[in-house]
This record gives sequence, C-alpha cells and structure tokens, in this order.
Amino acid sequence: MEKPNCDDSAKPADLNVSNISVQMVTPPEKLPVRKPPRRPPRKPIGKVKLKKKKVKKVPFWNIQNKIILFTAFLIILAVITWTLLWLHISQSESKDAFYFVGLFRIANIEFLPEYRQKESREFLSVAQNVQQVMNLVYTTSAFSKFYKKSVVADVSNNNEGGLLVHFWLVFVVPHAKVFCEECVAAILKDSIQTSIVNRTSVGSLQGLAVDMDSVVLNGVSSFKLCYKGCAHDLYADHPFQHFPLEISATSGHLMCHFKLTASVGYLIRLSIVSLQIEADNCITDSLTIYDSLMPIKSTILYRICEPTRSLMSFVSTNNLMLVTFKSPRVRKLSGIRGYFEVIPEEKCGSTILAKESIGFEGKISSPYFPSYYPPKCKCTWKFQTPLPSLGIALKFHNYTITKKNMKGCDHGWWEINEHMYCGSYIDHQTVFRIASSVGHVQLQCSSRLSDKPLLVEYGSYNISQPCPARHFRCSTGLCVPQARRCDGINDCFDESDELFCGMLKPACNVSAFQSQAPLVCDGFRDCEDGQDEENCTQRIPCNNQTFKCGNDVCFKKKNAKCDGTVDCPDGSDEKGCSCSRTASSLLHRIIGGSDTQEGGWPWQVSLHFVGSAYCGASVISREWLLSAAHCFQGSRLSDPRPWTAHLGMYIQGNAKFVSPVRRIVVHEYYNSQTFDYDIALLQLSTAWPENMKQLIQPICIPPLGQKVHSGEKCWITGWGRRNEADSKGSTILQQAEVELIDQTLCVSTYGIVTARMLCAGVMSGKRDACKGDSGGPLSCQRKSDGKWILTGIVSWGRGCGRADFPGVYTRVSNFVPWIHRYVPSLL
Ligand code: 4AZ
Repeated sequence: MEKPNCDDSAKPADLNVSNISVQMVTPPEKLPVRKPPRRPPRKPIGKVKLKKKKVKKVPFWNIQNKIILFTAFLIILAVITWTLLWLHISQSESKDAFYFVGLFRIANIEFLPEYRQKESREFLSVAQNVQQVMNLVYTTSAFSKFYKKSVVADVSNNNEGGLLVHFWLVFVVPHAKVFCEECVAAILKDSIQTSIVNRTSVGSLQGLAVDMDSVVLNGVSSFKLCYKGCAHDLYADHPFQHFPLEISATSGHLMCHFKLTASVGYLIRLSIVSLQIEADNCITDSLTIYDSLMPIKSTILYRICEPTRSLMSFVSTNNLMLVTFKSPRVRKLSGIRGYFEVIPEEKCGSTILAKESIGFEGKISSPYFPSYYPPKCKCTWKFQTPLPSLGIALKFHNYTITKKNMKGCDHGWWEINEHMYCGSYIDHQTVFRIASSVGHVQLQCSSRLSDKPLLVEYGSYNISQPCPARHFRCSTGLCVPQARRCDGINDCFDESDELFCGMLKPACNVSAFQSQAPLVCDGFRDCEDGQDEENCTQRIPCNNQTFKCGNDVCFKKKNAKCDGTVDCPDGSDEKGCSCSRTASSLLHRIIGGSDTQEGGWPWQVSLHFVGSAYCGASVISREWLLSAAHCFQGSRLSDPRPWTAHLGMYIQGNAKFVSPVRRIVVHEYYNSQTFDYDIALLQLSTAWPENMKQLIQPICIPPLGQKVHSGEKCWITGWGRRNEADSKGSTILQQAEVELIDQTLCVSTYGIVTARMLCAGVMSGKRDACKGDSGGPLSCQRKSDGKWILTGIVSWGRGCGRADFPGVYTRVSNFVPWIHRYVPSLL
C-alpha cells in the first residue's frame, strides 16, 4: 500500500515539495563561430607612389578574439545556469502539497474477508477501481492542474452494509495560490449523481454506487497519516469481552495508532483507565478517538489533552474506531492503559407511566450511560401521569436546560411538549417541571463530539403546589425545607435560598451559635460580629483532616495554612505564605487618581494575543495565572500558542518578563451565554525568575466559600478602555477603587447573576472595568493581616461606567478546589 511522505519533521499542510519534475533547457551543442567582417580596400592618398605592401593577415585565433569568445561563453553559461536554477527553484520550492483524507460507502459491493489483506488481489482490485474513479473526478474538475493522486488505505465492512472505503488524496499547489479546501469535498459530492425518483442517498460516482450521506473529506497534515512502527489493526468479535489497549514509554517518542474493527452490527466501546501525557491543550500530546479508521477531523469523537486516572469510556456510531496517541517528547512516563469492547447498538427512549405518589421514582439517561454518548443521537421519552393534577418533574444531575435562543445548542437540544431548550453542564442539580400530565421529551445530541453522560431522575409532582409544604422553591427548581433558608448554606446551589435574607437572617446570639452546627468554628465568619469563629483553636488529635501547628496543637481545618485566618496559637499556619504583600510595603501606592505607581500591583498581568493586548490576568504562583474563561472562547483563542503573558508591566508593552503560554484550562462548566463559571487557568511556558520578586508577586487565593461583605472597598486594575466609547486601551496601568455590592441588589439589576458571580462598582457608575480589563483582578486587602486577596476576576457588565449597572466579577472563593486541582503547590 502506498504511503504519504512519512518524514516526521515534515510540516503539516504547507509541506514543501522538492521532488517535482523540472523541465530542463538543453544548451546548444556548439556555439557558432562568427567570421570577421571584410574591410573595404583603402584608397591611395595623393600621388605618392605606394610600395605595394603585402597586408599581413591577422589569424582568427588571436589572443583578443580568444578572450572575447571566452567571455561570451562564460556569459552564456551563466545565463543558462541561472535559468535552470530559477526554473528549479520556482518549480520545486514554491509548491505546497495538500493532503486530504476521507471515506465513502459503496452500497452495492459485498465485503470479502480478503479486503483486510492490503496485498490481496481482491483489495488491490477495489482500490484500483476507486483510485481510477477519483482520478477521473479530479482530473476533469477545476482542480485538475493541482491533483496528484489518490490512494485507497482501507476497505472495511460496516453496519450500513456494502463497503466503507477510506482514502487519501494529494494536491500540489503553487505556493502563492490560495487553495479552497472545502472545494475538494464539494467536487466529490457534486460528482455523485443521485436520482430524485428512487429517493435514496445512493448515487452514481462514475459507475460506483456511492452513498452521498456517507461522504466525508477533510484536509489533514501529512504526518498524521504516518505512524511508523506503532500501528495496530485490531479485530474483535466477542461482545463484552475486554480487549486490552496498552502502550507506555519513559523516554523517546511515542506515536501510535490503533484501528479497531468489530463484527458487523456491533459498536465499539473504548474505556480509558489511565492516560499519562503532558498537558498542553493537545499541542504536542493527545489521545484522539475517531469514528472512522483514518484521522478524519470531522469524525473526531473526543480528544483528551490532559493526563487522567478516572475511567472514561466512549462509544462509536459504527463498527469502527481509530485511536491515535501522540506524545512526541516523552520525558517521564507516557502511555495509555485501557481496553475496548464490542457492544450491541442500544435504542434509547421509552414510554413511562409515572406513579400517583409524588416524588422521584426512576431514572432516564443518555445513550450508553455511563459512557460518553456519541453524536447524532435522538431519544424520545413519553411520560404520562395517572391524574391531570400531576405534572412531570425531571431532575437533571449536573446539567440544566434553558429556553433555546437564536443560537444553536452546544450540549443537547431538548424538545419538551413542542418547546425547544438547550442543555448545558453545571456543577449541581436542577429540576425542570412539566405542568402537564403528558410529557413528550426528546433529546437530540447537538454536539459534534461525544458528550458527558447524562442522568435524569423523573417523577410526578402536584402542579398546584410544586414543592411540598414548608419548603422553599429554588430557582434551580429544587425544593429546600424553609428551615434551611437563610442559614448561610447554599442549599439551592445557586444561592437563591440565601438571597433576600436581610429580614430573615437568624441572629448570631449565643443560642444560635450553639444550636446551628454549621455556624461553629468552620473558618467562616458567619456572624457579623465574628462570634461563631471566636475561641475556636482546640487541641485535638492530629489526623489527615487537621492542620498541625508549630507547637503540636492540631487545628481542625485541613486547609488552615495561608487562608488569612490565624488558626494556630503561634500563628504558624500563616507564616511563610508566599502570596501577596502586606499593606506596609504598598503604602506609597494607595493614593487617589487613576494612574497606578510602577510595581504597585505586582500580580497584574497583560495577556497578548498575536502580539496585541487582549485581556488581563493575575499571577497566583511561579507558573500559573488566573484569568477569565471568556478571553479564550473559540478555536483560535483557546489555542495557547498565539498568547504571551506580560508580567511586571506598568507601561503597556514594556514588561519586565514575557513568557509564552503553555496551557490554557478553561473551566469545564463555562457557559458562553450566561458567562457563568467565567474562570480560566494559564500555565506559563517559563516560570518567572525568583530575582524579579520586587516587581512580580502572586496574589492570595481566598479561602473556599469566603464571604464578602457589601460595602467592602476593593481595587480593579487594567490597561482596558477608559471610556465605553474609546477605541483602544490605556498605556499606563489604571486603578480604581470600587465597592462590593449586595448580591440581592445585583440580581435585581441584572436578573441572571449566579452564585459564581459578584458585583462591584459604584452606583454612580463612575468607577468600573471595561473592554480589555477582562480577566484582570478585583483585589481586596484583608484587614486582619493586610494581605491582598483575589476576590474577583473582571467578567462582564452592561456597558462600562453606566449608573446603576455595576461590573460583574467571577467569585474566586467558589473555585478554590478547582484551582487546587491544577495548582496543588498553592496548598
Ligand atoms: C469587556 O467587554 C467588559 N463594565 C469588561 C467589563 C465590563 C464590561 C465589559 C464591566 O471585557
């Protein structure tokens, strides 16, 4: 079987082609020798008798002529050499090879086991036939000049019947020419002649019965077609038997692909037990699962860019799967441990008769639960309750559905009694109630990739009283006992039980302190007067849930260190904490005006995208920054390569330290429509040097669940716009003092302000963040020790500096475990 040029160093699509034929210009065999012109005879002058002198004939090969001829020869030789060189360069160096990879189904040819052998007559005959057809298609198209060849790589059976043919194509295009990649697929599809009469998607492609709906064709980097030395073709036919899939290395490079094929009528489930790779957003290391036998981009089921130790499984939509593992620079252990199984196709959806008793009684789930569900699914559940007064309640685990707007849905379309909703993943439960005894619920998988498994509990509820007596109905749809409202605990998951609590808040008197367990010594000042946190240091047995103070006293909080509260009697928990500075060293900075002082905000970072300032961020450790997820939304912005982080900067563009960004971790629940979970971590390619401590310093992460108090004064900083109408940001780092705003007031201003957000500003609107400040810090100085805490991240707001519309910030205290998952050194 022919292979593409498998040079690992080959650049992707812009691979230079050096072996293009060159038209040689043959030099003439001999140069014609010119005869010297004859001179006219001289006339005699006067009467002078001339002696008849014999004119001496000068020989042609005299020195002078030889020099002239030699020079002419040299010039001609130089011209010929230059022409040949120019031709060679123009033909070989300025051409690019474009590779494409694709598949289609031939409906009317039966699969033969011999097709698995690439040297068999049967395979070669089909391959030749398909290649001829492809040659005909492209040599008669507008791209005929560029078309080089097509190669059939695999012929397999599949669940739709007939043959599934995987192939690749090469086009060679002059360097300067723009090549329309979509056109290559369009030419192929347009060449299939389908008949309207027989109403099938199968048409004729130069005599081949090709299924139009099966055609997939994408551009591909040539090196993706080469897996020298580590290519496995695996067949499995025993359902549910585990076939191992394991490779590992501790040095060198590890690039492997596994082609998995199951018996016809079955699917493949791949389970990843553990994956060891370098985490860098799949730039170098990745595990990619394809729904085909070749690396066709649009058939990607899932890509894993991070090491993992938790079991994940993925299901194909056909009896084929390709798994590619890429770790080109193995420094420590790299590898994959997993297995695959052959599983039967599952039908999803059912008809469900709910019981008369109120409450959740059963579960429905996404197809192939608990595996990630494959794209292109459609499940319908028909619910019926026994009484017209009972509706259907659906409790979504870590998921919510909201009314669909003009945009499409990223994580599932839901049609519920003819209304459309979009699904999104969150970190808590929500309840959706259908106020009807009949519920027609349909899930369509909108994602092009596989998506996280979904679990939904269902049951009937009383339409006239959705929550049981003495319960509060949260805006997440959950019902919370009234007794647990306004107790400082976020029972609703969106804090709706803790909003509008001013009047209801239990007094923190001695009895409340004793009777309400959560108010006692949990490190949070629940009572305004701090009564609940007084006298809390206790001598208790040390274990892994405690923090050991310097004098062998154990404190009950495991994460007591550097949380800003002096827990140990000797203060050892707050010693040697590396974040931020105390107020004394910053005294000179806190003055009025809007220009900052150089070095005043040493955690402030400017993030540049392709060389231009785009967002802000904060230094939280030697190699990690915290910013906003919305700065990295979209395929170009989520790629770390065009980003650089500028640290220790005062005047825009004059940073003391610049590092490329190695990895961007956007929160998995970030919602681009509501800006919920607007947080992202950035790992620097190079840690900032220790000797820059004067100019670069991390800011402290707040303790988990830290309460903020409305009216508290904090600072926002950034190089963003100074006016909503400005077209560019400021040159000097700006600062403004803002006030934390009551959450209830903010909710009443904006409506959707979730528990992951907080508002800050001044109600006159005079001080605010704006475009370009996003991702930057909302820094609050803790009174107890003068430390600076990263309370918020600039996220969104209605315009900038508008009266009554404060800025909205990501509430960092909600993300402490998430941050520690990636930056354990902060612990
Ligand atoms: C922005 O577009 C932006 N006034 C940031 C903050 C605010 C508004 C817009 C808050 O990045």
